[in-house]
Amino acid sequence: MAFELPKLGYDYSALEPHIDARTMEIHHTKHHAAYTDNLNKALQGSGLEGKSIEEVLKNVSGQPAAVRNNGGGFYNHNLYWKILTPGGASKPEGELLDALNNSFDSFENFRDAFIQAAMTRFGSGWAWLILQDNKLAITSTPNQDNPLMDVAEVKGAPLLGVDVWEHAYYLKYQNRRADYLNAFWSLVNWDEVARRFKG
Ligand code: MN3
Repeated sequence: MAFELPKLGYDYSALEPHIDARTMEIHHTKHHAAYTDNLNKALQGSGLEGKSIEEVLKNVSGQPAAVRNNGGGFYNHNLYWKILTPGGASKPEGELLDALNNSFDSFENFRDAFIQAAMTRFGSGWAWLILQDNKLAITSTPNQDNPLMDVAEVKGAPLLGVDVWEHAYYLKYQNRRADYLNAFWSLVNWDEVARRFKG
């Protein structure tokens, strides 16, 4: 079974004005599609065909760079589309909110730390909220790496992730990553983050 490019749960224009339709369309039909195709090619003859993407990532250190880069790209974008939603809530509620308050002193501190991690990731990469041994933590990764990979400096289960590659924001925001992150914050699907938190 080859990996397939997922369909989005909303239209390309649904996240306007925060993320524009053209960026969404190119991001999904070009970037994510290419990671998916190239992952399938890279896995041919690797012995990992038929494994889940999580299994592939967990064992990525023994694989060629094409598996690491495209496997990460495939997984990361699957998560990114799911944790975005038109008209996202400004904050989570219930157990997830309590856990964020406990771990970071306040939701506002969590938000600042997450945005800081995304702002300071030099070049292309991702910032993450992860669950690590039942504790919440913030980390970031270069390129298409993620915290599920055995090569990651900080490992855990991704709950929320933001793409800070320029292709995620350049058409609308040019070099203004901070403005994109502010817009991203209006679109977070906290129900999906909470679902991942509960596992
Ligand atoms: Mn991307």
